[in-house]
Amino acid sequence: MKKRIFSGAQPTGELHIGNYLGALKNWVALQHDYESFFCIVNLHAVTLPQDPKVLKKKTLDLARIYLAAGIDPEVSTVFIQSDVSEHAELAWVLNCVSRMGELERMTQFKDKGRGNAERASVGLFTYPVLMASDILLYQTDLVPVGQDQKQHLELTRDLAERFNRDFGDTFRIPDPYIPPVGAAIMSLKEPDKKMSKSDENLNGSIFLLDDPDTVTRKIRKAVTDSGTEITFDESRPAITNLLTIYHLLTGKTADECESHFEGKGYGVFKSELAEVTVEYLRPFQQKVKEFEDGDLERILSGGAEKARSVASETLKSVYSRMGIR
Ligand code: ATP
Ligand code: LTN
Repeated sequence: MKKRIFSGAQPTGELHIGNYLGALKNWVALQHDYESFFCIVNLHAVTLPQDPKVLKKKTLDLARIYLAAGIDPEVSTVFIQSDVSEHAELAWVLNCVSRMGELERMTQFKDKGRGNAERASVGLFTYPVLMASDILLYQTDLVPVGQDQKQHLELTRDLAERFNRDFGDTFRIPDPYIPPVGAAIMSLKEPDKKMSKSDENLNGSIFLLDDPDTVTRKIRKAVTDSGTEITFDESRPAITNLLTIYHLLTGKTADECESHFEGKGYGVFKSELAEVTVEYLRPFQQKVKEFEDGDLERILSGGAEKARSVASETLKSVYSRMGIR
């Protein structure tokens, strides 16, 4: 029996190259070795205010992006979170297993709630519990995510262990899969902050659907460090970040990247990086346009059916162990 992976992304904003290199690219690579579930987490999206029409469109757009990036629906299960009501049901149960104190320690709540708990939604507070439910419903072995999700994975493991201890062995304990390189792609404008969809400064992120001129302009205007060397060096985060993107998109080794740019200036480096990025995104952007709404609906409803058959088994055993029915 193959081991299982589960992961997801929110249908909010535009997916950027950080989401791709930190998560999506690894999903594509891992899908053949694992039984894979890839979810569009629209219930997570409404933890912050969303325009209903936009959310609906973005949900299908994200499915297109998964497929264009190389998720094969014949191999992997692709579905929308809200189509499988077990996610919300298990989240309720796990809310009753979670402690206020442990959720208060989640850094994402502090970041996304902008430190104003009084105004943030209760959904945003309990967001990590819904995420734990996503993962635990599928008896997941491995969760491929970026660095920013590590704390949520630790919570997921704690909740599963607590439940198993209190009610009997029910959930498999999942491990995070955080790639050794690319788990935290930084903003092109503020290299001490991660590249983020919700960043107001659009120039800090390369979006997967940015046109060639926009990609080139953003890279040309990316901040650099003092000095001239193009090497991986923690004390020079801006160049290291750009070189990391180059490294991952070209597949060249780190040493090859450094020697390739030895003696060359930032100008040459940036124009090569821009070219590599534009060429990498070109076939992907072409593919995104190819999926018809009808095909998508068929894939998503098949995915939901498959997901439900697994999720309902887990929820049934959770309820029965708790004496719920
Ligand atoms: P953002 O953080 O960009 O506002 P988000 O919190 O809405 O996005 P998702 O779109 O749900 O996040 O994230 C999808 C995946 O992308 C997650 O596994 C996340 O860890 C990963 N990810 C997000 N930003 C980065 C980044 N800058 N570098 C690497 N991986 C990232
Ligand atoms: N919180 C994640 C998205 C997410 C997720 C999940 C990732 C929701 N449920 C389950 C992995 C597994 C984020 O990236 N913002």
